[in-house]
Amino acid sequence: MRGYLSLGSNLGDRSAYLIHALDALVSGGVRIIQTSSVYETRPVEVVDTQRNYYNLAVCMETHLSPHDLLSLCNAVENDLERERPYVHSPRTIDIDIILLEGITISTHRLRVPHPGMENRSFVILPLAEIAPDIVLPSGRPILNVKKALGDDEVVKTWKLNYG
Ligand code: PH2
Ligand code: MG
Ligand code: MG
Repeated sequence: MRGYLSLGSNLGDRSAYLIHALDALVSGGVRIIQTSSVYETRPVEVVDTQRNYYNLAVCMETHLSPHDLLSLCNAVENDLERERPYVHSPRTIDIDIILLEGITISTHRLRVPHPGMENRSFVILPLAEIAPDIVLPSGRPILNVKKALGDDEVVKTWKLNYG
C-alpha cells in the first residue's frame, strides 16, 4: 500500500523531531519513497500563541494495514514525547495519514483521506511538491487547490537533509 503522510513539529528541536520521526517510521516498516522540503508555517486553527510549525509531506509504501500504520504513527508520536493537554496543543511531532492509494476509511479512530486536508495549506503545499499530478478527494487537481489556498502561511522552505 502506497500513500502520503503529513508531519509537523512546533516544540523543541523541530528539525530533529522530523528526522527522528522519519527514522522511527522506517524502523516500524515504512519505506520512504520521497520527502518534500520543510515548510516553516504559521500556526492555523489554534487558539493560543504558538511557535511556527515545521511541516513536510512524505510519499511512503508499507505492508502494514491502515490501522497498524496509524498505531505506528501514534507510537512514534508517543516515543517522541508527544503530549496532548488540549486540542491542537503544541507538539514535538504530529504524524497524520493523509491519503492511502485506493483506500477510503471512516472509523472512529481513522479517517482517510484526511478530512481537513484540502483546507490546509500546510498539508497541500508540501504534498503538491512531491505529488503535483494527484486529484484530491473533492475531484480537484491538487495544483488548483494549492493556487486557491495561496502561501500566506508559509514563512520559508528548505530542503531536508534526509536519506
Ligand atoms: N497542525 C494542527 C493545527 N495547526 N498549523 C500549522 N501551520 N501546521 C500544522 O501542522 C498544524 C497547524 C493540528 O494538527
Ligand atoms: Mg494534525
Ligand atoms: Mg495528528
